[in-house]
Amino acid sequence: MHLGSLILVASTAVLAVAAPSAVKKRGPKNFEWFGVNESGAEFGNTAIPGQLNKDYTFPPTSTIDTLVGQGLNMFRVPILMERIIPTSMTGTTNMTYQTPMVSYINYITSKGAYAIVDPHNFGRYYGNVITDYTGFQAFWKTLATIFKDNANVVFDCNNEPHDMGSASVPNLMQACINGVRAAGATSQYIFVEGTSYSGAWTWVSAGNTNLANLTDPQNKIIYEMHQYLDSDGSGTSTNCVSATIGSERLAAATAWLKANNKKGIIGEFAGGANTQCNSAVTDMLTYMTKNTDVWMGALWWGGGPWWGTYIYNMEPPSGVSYTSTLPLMLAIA
Ligand SMILES: *[C@@H]1O[C@H](CO)[C@@H](O)[C@H](O)[C@H]1NC(C)=O
Ligand SMILES: *[C@@H]1O[C@H](CO)[C@@H](O)[C@H](O)[C@H]1NC(C)=O
Ligand SMILES: CC(=O)N[C@H]1CO[C@H](CO)[C@@H](O)[C@@H]1O
Repeated sequence: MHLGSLILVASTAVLAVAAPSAVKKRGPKNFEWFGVNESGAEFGNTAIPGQLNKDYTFPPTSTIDTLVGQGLNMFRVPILMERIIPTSMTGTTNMTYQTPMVSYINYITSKGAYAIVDPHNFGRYYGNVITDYTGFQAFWKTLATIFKDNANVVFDCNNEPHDMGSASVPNLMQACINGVRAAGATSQYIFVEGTSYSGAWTWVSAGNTNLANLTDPQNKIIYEMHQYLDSDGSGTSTNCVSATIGSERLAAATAWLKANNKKGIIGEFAGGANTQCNSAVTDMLTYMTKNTDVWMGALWWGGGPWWGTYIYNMEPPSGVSYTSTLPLMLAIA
């Protein structure tokens, strides 16, 4: 624990008695944001709408308490578009899903952390690539209205668009931005993603450079990229290519962010629980902390109660990444 945290903890103890609302978040020391994806509400995607706590779940709030206590301050919450707004993108929300979703998101923000609402839809609705941008804008207006007064909510336009051509993605992301702002949600950050699964290593080569022209009247767009460290970058292996693969894979995207005066976040990353990956994760995060003029932070994939023996399981108390990788990351982040 660094000195700043110690002082903050001490003053928090005093403040807690007199004025709980004045308690400050601890948060990461080098990044603006550091956190974890909290999975569950997007599970069971072959069962639509599916049943709460059978096909899908909202993760336990105790995990948020534990991780906030360790200095994490951002949690990405994957949801499904078809569950929150089921009939059509211009339709209304379903309370069976909305009620536990809102209470989970509000719990996270009540702890002083940021909660990312992440439609985990790969640029698709009911399996079809979204081309109805007016409908998508309406979807976002409806969803953002729910959280329009909560400044600690972040809107993540859509998870990992892919195989839809880079030319269409700016339309999709701009429709999201327009929908969010039309809802009167003006204080929140908006995370935009690119094609090719929003990979940082392919950001420039896949043509996501055309996202530089997105506009936001509030000027709070953050470019969310994903970066796994295995050979094909898919996040399916415990092996990392080399100890320096992370910084190598981020180099071109970092240069693009700088050249275009943009801010980015690694919204998903992971490596296996082994020596080579520990070095690779250390290298990538260290590189990012040297470039905090453009990198706001990073989010591990993944937490949540249903991962079991998953190779990147960040769920306390015994997830393999929680026990072996989080401690070294906390020293850097
Ligand atoms: C909401 O979704 C549930 C299933 O999750 C369904 O049983 C219910 O009929 C839906 N409500 C409305 C108003 O469509
Ligand atoms: C952004 O827009 C300008 C003017 O409309 C255009 O000249 C430029 O090529 C665009 N850049 C990208 C990356 O699409
Ligand atoms: C890289 C990775 O592990 N991706 C997984 C993310 O979670 C979804 C379910 O939420 C899986 O289907 C992906 O394989």
